[in-house]
Amino acid sequence: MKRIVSAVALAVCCIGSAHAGLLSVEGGVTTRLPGSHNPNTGETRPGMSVIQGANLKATAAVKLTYTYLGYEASWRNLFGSIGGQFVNKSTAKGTQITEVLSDAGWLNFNFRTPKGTVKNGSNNSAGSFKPSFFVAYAGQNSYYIGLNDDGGSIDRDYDDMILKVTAIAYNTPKPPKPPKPPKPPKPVPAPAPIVLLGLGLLGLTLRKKK
Ligand SMILES: [Ca+2]
Ligand SMILES: [Ca+2]
Ligand SMILES: [Ca+2]
Repeated sequence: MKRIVSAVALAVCCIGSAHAGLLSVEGGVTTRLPGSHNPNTGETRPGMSVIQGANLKATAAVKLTYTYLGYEASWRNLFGSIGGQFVNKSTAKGTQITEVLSDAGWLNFNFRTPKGTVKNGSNNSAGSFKPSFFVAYAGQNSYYIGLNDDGGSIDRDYDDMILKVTAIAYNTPKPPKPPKPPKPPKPVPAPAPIVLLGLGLLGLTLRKKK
């Protein structure tokens, strides 16, 4: 019995911590991408496990790289973050945006579609008839992000713009050390009193001899 409990505890431990790292996924509903998911990149595919309506948070200061992957959409959609933007119909696959998040917190990005804007940290659920995005594990400290723009038809194919974000630890540069103050000059040793006394006596002696 003890062994079974330990095995269960181990399984729970590893499922829970498997994707823990510099980025954490908050909220959302785990589901699989539908057959209509067909972006022009091939990196995300139907049947892939994703978390719809999730948000991404940094657990520490990070340097982020967003890489544009592709789309399948009739609408023109934009992705924006602190460091720049991607446009689904004109950005070349592989284009990157890099930026620093100097503290833990929500990743600062959003998607703009003709139907509205959806911002990370306040993602919409798949059933809200509003633009929303999924988050899916893409490797250590790396996630796919896929937009559903809720365009002409409510298809929920989540391929209207696909990108990937990867985080690496960012150490705040240390301020330069202030210059050392100059060393005070060494004091000149005063003549020893005994030497002075000796010289004084010598002077007296010489004077008497004259
Ligand atoms: Ca599609
Ligand atoms: Ca589409
Ligand atoms: Ca769609």
